[in-house]
Amino acid sequence: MHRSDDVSLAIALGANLPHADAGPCQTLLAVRPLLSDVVHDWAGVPLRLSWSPLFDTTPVGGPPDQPRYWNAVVVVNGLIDTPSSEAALTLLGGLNRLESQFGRRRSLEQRWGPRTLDLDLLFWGEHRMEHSRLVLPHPRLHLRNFVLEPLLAAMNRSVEWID
Ligand code: A4P
Ligand code: MG
Repeated sequence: MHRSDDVSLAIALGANLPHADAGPCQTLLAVRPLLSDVVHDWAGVPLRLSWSPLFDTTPVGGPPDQPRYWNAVVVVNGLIDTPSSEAALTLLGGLNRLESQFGRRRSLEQRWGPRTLDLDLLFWGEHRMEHSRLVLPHPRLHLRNFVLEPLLAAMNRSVEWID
């Protein structure tokens, strides 16, 4: 039987600037266990996290000379709470703290400009919200190959079959 009883949540990771002598690819590897902790602490239940590989991607938008990006997506399964805007904002707060930990300084950036770490919440089941700090599903998800390709890879890894 295909497991379809739980609601998936997905987070996109992106980076194209070094931080603390580590390149953006190393940042995405280093943040994985920390992001896993943030999501587990937030959910408070055992979860299955499916990580895409890291993708080396051409910059989309922003300044013409910005460095190439590394991108990835993690799909989270096993959540039992009904999605809510309040809980989604709490998780976004955790993602923003991780971005700061990896040197992200939003006030100094231009739109779609280079960054040490970007963590975007892509969707949480079919929950829809339009808050000044969080729009779900992410409004540009369907336009971004640097998100769609890793999302597909992570979703393929998350498919489980139970006898
Ligand atoms: N915000 C609203 N909704 C969300 C959400 N679902 N997840 C708010 C996360 N944040 C959300 O975000 C700007 C504001 O959106 C914040 O106040 C947040 O509370 P940001 O992360 O500071 O800015 P951003 O990342 O520049 O904007 P955005 O709209 O997330 O753009 P993208 O799509 O992430 O574009 N090219 C490649 N190859 N790879 C990339 O990763 N990234 C960008 C940024 C441009 N080009 C890229 C890449
Ligand atoms: Mg972002």
